Amino acid sequence: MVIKKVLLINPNYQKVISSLSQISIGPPLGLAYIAAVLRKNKIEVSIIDANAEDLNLQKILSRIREESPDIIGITSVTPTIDLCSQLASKIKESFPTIPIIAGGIHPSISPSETLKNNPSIDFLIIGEGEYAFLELINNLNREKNLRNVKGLVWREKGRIVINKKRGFIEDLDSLPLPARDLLPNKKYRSIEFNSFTTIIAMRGCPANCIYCDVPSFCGKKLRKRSVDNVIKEIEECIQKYGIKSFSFLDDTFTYDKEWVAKFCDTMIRKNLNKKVKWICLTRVDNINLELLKKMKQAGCYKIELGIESGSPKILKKIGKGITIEHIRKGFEYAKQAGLTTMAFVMVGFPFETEEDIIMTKDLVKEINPLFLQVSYATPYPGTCFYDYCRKNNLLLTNDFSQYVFLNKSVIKNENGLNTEKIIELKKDLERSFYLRPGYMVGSFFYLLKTSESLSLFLNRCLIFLRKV
Ligand code: B12
Ligand code: SF4
Repeated sequence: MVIKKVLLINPNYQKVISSLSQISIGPPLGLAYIAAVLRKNKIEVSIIDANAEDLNLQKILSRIREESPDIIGITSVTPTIDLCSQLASKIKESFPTIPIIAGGIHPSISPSETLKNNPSIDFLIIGEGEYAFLELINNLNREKNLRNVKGLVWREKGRIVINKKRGFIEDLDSLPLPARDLLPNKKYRSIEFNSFTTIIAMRGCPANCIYCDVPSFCGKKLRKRSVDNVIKEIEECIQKYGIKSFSFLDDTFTYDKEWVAKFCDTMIRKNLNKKVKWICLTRVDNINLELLKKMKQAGCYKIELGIESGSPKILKKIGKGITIEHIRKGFEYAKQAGLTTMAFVMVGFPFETEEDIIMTKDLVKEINPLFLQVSYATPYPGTCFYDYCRKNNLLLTNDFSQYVFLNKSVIKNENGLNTEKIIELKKDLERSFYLRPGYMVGSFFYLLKTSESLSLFLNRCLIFLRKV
């Protein structure tokens, strides 16, 4: 079988992860990177972003018929693995001869289980998919060569074979820019932008937060693209797609301060700071006032900071490596630099007490970010947190579609707090934050001033009201 055409699918997870996808729908960047590499190697590719286009199964199947691919790839994270499997089996029913490949963080972390539970998935790729997918396509006809495709998981005479590990892509600049021309760019929106895209400047994270899959999945070494390469992507987005708002997905955007300073200088020198707005996510212990001021000057308007807990005991237990002082200082600097702030916190760790959650509640009111996201501590497979919960019999369910950190608490508490109590404490934390008169007035005017359209403003108000 000669592979001439590849189809990549981002399943429609809007219903599974409803509260999140109503706020923000971003491009499946991983698929766009894979597509770019395949295309560079003369393979025709298309992407169905069923999530952004809100396509049901029938529509996906009819699009597959139109595209008539020789092979199909589906992406998945933990809460969407069932969705991925269901989609694969429906595709197999209608197109039994098309090989189906799964990839993404969940198949990478639980490869044998994923293949074992899903006979419709023919192959699976662990880790970064760009070159592994290409090699698979080039060797699909020669079964004995499949053994040499690093990162591939497959069935040989019914037996699951896990090939040798593939190393991380060290030179990220060698990758072509993500194939955004294959994506429905107009469909992407976030809480702040009617139209936006995401960019990833680095892969990997050296930190040790117990609840996070990134270090094991993307590696502990930070692999950076060059500033010029990132600027080229921003320029392409402006010129080719008219995109003017960007969200950096990097987990710790400011990890390398020199890199960020150079990036900001280039944005200013090229006048891009007058043309675009961007936001980023980082750690409170990785910023300083001077850098934040430069970022503001370079077009950054919002910074998102993970604080996770107001309890020093919990911060220590989850390996976050930050202190309450870091948190206070981080927010102080961000505000002094004139940046809008967002804080991420979690509730419901097994070792948390009511007092710990109250400390978080008090701290968020004290640091007073403009936006707050409270999620349930969720143990994703592949993390130490998951292993801890499994070992101590704390998992309330093994149904991964429930592992949606904004919607559900899926673990038992070791200090006698039942699920209802955790939900109540989360709600109380949110209400006591949002329902402060000064905060409400301030955020109303902020939303009015910064919304790109009336519909975005109303949508944002709705999200706000839903939270309380
Ligand atoms: C941006 C982001 C989001 C965005 C956008 C997601 C999107 N589809 O665009 C939003 C905010 C919507 C989001 C939502 C959620 N996210 Co998120 N997210 C991320 C983040 C920060 C970056 C993802 C990214 O684009 N990476 C860059 C690209 C290049 O990598 P990639 O997507 O992984 O793709 C590569 C490989 O995975 C592989 N690959 C991927 N798909 C396929 C398919 C095939 C066929 C092949 C061969 C290979 C392959 O090849 C790609 C190229 O190398 C990651 C952290 C991280 N650093 O990865 C968390 C992360 C993926 N998210 C996570 C979680 C938990 C969620 C939510 C479930 C949260 C929730 N509400 O409960 C939802 C799930 C929604 C979903 N289906 O994605 C976890 C996943 C943990 C897990 N085991 O599932 C991560 C790892 C963060 C963490 N702290 O642990 N997320
Ligand atoms: S939560 Fe952020 S800082 Fe911690 S390990 Fe994950 S990516 Fe790194």
